[in-house]
Amino acid sequence: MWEHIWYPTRKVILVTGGTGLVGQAIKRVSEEDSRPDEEFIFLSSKDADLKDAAATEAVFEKYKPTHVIHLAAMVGGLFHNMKHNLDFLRNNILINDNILHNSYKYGVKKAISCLSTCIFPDKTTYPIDETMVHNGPPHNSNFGYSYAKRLIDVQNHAYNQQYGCHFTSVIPTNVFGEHDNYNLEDSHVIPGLIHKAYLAKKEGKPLVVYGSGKPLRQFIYSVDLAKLFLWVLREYNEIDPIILSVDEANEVSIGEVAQMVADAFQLEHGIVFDSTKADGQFKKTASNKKLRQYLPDFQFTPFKEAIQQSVNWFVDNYENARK
Ligand code: NAP
Ligand code: GFB
Repeated sequence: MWEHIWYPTRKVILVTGGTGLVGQAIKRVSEEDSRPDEEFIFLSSKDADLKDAAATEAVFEKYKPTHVIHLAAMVGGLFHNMKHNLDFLRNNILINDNILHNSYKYGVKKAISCLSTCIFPDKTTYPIDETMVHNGPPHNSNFGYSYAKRLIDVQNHAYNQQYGCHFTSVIPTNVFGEHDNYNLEDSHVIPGLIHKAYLAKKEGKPLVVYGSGKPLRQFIYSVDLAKLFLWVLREYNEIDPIILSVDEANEVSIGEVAQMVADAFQLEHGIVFDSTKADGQFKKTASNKKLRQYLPDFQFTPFKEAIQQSVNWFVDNYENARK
């Protein structure tokens, strides 16, 4: 409908990692809230292995993006990180350097990278805020991923200082929603619980929750995160990162989340905890004060409702879901 109209400020927005949990949510929200001067391109690893410098340059040469939302990464839950800290470090450093350097070479006006609240120091005061990114070692379970992500903030400031580039980053808490990775070894906790609850329902067994169920987390629904990403693309003009999180009052325990997933599946055989499995970081309570200063009235989807929608999506898409 818009293609015949020329917009001087037309944005060509390259979304790396466009086929993942967050990428698919941005696709959905950018279609629901489309703007005439915005054209989105959603990349998958099939378009290019972004660890490869030449393949990454070829993508920039092909699409000549004016803006970049950089999501592509080696991503996984606690147990995947604990087994592959080196791969998380090396793969993410390679991907990030290729994206940011080509964003500079192709004159990208704004690049937004995605960090994570797990990168903050493990020994810290709470709530965590954006000024604490580099204040001491991260939790040992995910140091590879964490240092690679921290380096993005360093790279953003270096490109700004040396070339005046406008590269920034967002720091979401744990994300969940449709199109997640449900692999029982590699996944995050919510898709892992959803997959296990699906099997428990089928087999008439209890839902097995790894660890004690006591650790605390803030979870953001992928669709809410996607709406905030579009706001950052259109309105946020700092180089410094911004935490994208629900309020501290919405922090929940793993045990409470597991009960919500069990209820969403109407499981009849309850929940059991496997304390032989690690708990990981006890908590990473994040302040969204900076976000609330910009968007005091932003409405997050009620957690229970978002869990139910995520469960329904998995049940409806079980055959094709990433497992
Ligand atoms: P995801 O579902 O695992 O998706 C990862 C995406 O990256 C996929 O599109 C994948 O492409 C692409 N990708 C991976 N390796 C690649 C490579 N070598 N070359 C090109 N593309 C590659 O991840 P997500 O959960 O959406 O995460 C998106 C971003 O949010 C990441 O930067 C992650 O660190 C960050 N984050 C996630 C969470 C969370 O809880 N999930 C929390 C905080 C921050 P294919 O589909 O082709 O494999
Ligand atoms: O999402 P998750 O794997 O990672 O959550 P983190 C781990 C917590 O959930 C631990 C418990 O306390 C686990 O004991 N848990 C219970 C489970 N059942 C399960 C299950 O079936 N699967 C999983 N995975 N956990 C990650 C970082 O930390 O946070 C990543 O390692 C990334 O790098 C991600 O940043 C957002 O929240 O502990």
